[in-house]
Amino acid sequence: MSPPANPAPHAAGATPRLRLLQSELPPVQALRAELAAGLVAPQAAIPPKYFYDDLGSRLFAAITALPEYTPTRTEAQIFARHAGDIAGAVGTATTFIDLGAGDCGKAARLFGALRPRQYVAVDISVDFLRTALQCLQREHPDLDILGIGQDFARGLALPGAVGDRRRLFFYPGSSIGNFAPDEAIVFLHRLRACGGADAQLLIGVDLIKDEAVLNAAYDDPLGVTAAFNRNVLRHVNRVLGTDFDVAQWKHVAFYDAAQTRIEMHLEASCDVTVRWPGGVRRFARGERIHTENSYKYRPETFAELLRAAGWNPAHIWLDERAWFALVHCRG
Ligand code: AVJ
Repeated sequence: MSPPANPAPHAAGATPRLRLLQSELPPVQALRAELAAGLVAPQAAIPPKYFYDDLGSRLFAAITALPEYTPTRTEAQIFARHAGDIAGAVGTATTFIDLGAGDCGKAARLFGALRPRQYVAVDISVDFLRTALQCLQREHPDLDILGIGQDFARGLALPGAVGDRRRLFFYPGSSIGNFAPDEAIVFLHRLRACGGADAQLLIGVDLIKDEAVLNAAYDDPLGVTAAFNRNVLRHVNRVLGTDFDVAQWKHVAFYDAAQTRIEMHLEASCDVTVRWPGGVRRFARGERIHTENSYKYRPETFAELLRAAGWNPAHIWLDERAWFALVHCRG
């Protein structure tokens, strides 16, 4: 049988409305300078955004499926239990701006209740985002979907194609925890400024809880979080041209109660010399590279932080163990 000469008109473009813009991605020179500066610092550090290459995004998705990793599951319970209240507070026909959309699953589960006018998915991992949005557009053929490949940590730049009415910023998953509290205020304040008069924010935050629960969430027995942490070195090898040998680095994660944060590090298991074009760093056995902070909050402290950033927390939903909070704010 020969293929049809004229395929059905809709067959070729299964995702006709989908637009993906790659704006404001920093030039590779800037990324290299940032990475090199972090590696030569007395306390070496790699920014957590480098976790999210294609494999890293998949490993993070696997983390969220671990029984020990409580934030995603607990937040999902809150969404499921309070869906009606959330929809009542937020309303429909919003310009739904998903910050760090990942696989877009969390947002998609709200579409039925929230009926957004436009869905804008922003993520640093462009290839991962493209695949997710192609899938999503097939499931929601009539939804206006816009993808934006952007590192929004230092400020969000929304192109003209983004609707300016009823902007709802969706920042779930406790991603805000990667910022120190003072940086979080700066970030949320900038977000407020790009929202307009009728802006809203729906934000999830992981709460302070039993230390054993927190530690297990970031050092799981399967070693998925360890793989996620160590994979950052492969990403850095590709971007900066370093010669990290992943096998020489151990995953370290612990809760620091004084700073109310999880810290993740990579620890050299032997003396290591790392070289890259234009640089070198020697690490003694036991020396660490700081890869992530994940701040935890008390609900009242987080509400104060939101107010300091110019937002009015109007509703807060908790799970029954008070492990996670979802906060709805108006501008
Ligand atoms: C995506 C920043 C919310 O801090 O819990 C998960 C990243 N790191 N396991 C978090 C992460 C290790 C995650 N955030």
